[in-house]
Amino acid sequence: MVDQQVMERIKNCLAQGQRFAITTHVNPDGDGLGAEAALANFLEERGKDVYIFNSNPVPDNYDFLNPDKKFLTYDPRKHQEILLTVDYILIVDISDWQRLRQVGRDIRDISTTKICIDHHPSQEKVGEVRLIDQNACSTGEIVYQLIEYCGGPFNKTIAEALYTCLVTDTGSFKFSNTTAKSFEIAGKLIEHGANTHELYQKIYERQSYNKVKLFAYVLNNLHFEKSGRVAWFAVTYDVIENLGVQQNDTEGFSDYPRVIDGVEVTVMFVETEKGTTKVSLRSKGNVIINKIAQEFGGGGHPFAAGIMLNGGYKEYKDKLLSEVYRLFT
Ligand SMILES: [Mn+2]
Repeated sequence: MVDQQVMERIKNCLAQGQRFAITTHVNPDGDGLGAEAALANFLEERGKDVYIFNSNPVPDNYDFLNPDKKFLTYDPRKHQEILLTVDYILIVDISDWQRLRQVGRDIRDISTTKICIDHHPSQEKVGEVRLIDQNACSTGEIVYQLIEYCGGPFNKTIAEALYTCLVTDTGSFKFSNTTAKSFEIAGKLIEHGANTHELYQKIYERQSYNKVKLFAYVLNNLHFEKSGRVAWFAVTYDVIENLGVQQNDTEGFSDYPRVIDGVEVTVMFVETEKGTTKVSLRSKGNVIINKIAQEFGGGGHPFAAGIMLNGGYKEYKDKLLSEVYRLFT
């Protein structure tokens, strides 16, 4: 349940403020971007000035959330002055200063009230006002309730942005975080104009051929351990370069090996151009994997977690996988 007192406080902030900045985590996903787009539209409809500053550009398949190019890739030389002079800063889909990158470093110690809206479990306290619901399937689910609490109105733009949050963070309403409430809110969003079929095509049916080739590579390079209960794979930076794809083209791949009968946990290693390695851990729902992520400096949900490691995947592979194998001994 979202806290009514906190909602009241945020409602007042949104009404009183005139200039707002919104941000989300590095490598933003459909939930982070959709929550930003919905809040931006809601505030602009009320005559407010809104700036969206993210660490990365909007991936192509989410460009429908960004028709008037409001999403800016944060550059302190150009944007810091604006960021430091807005009335409120909204931080969505993240409770981790580190994953806010430069935006986080620039706002962490300033006196501007920061409002965090999130559904991730976290030890960190990000923002002075925190609307956190770990039972929400997505940040979009919380933003829906906030906008409803503020009296709306909803329009097609907000409905489609929030539906994007729900559909992407629940794996199209397949994952264990999907609840009756997720469907109830999805239903309301359809009533408010979300075209589910069009959104599905926009989000999922616009993949590049090279991304599909990368997926074929992944399927051909799966490793199985613990009698097939653990599936892992690695995408080195060489592979990414050779196929001419982007690191974020691996989005969603970590979920896929769970379709294989018997697989309980999947581990995906992706090397980045900066020499770091992104690890994604996914569980079918019988074993909790975010504790392993935390041990290695990452975090996330019980059945979907991630880590960013300094160095190539080979440096960490054995150590990390042996922790995963221990779940099955
Ligand atoms: Mn999310």
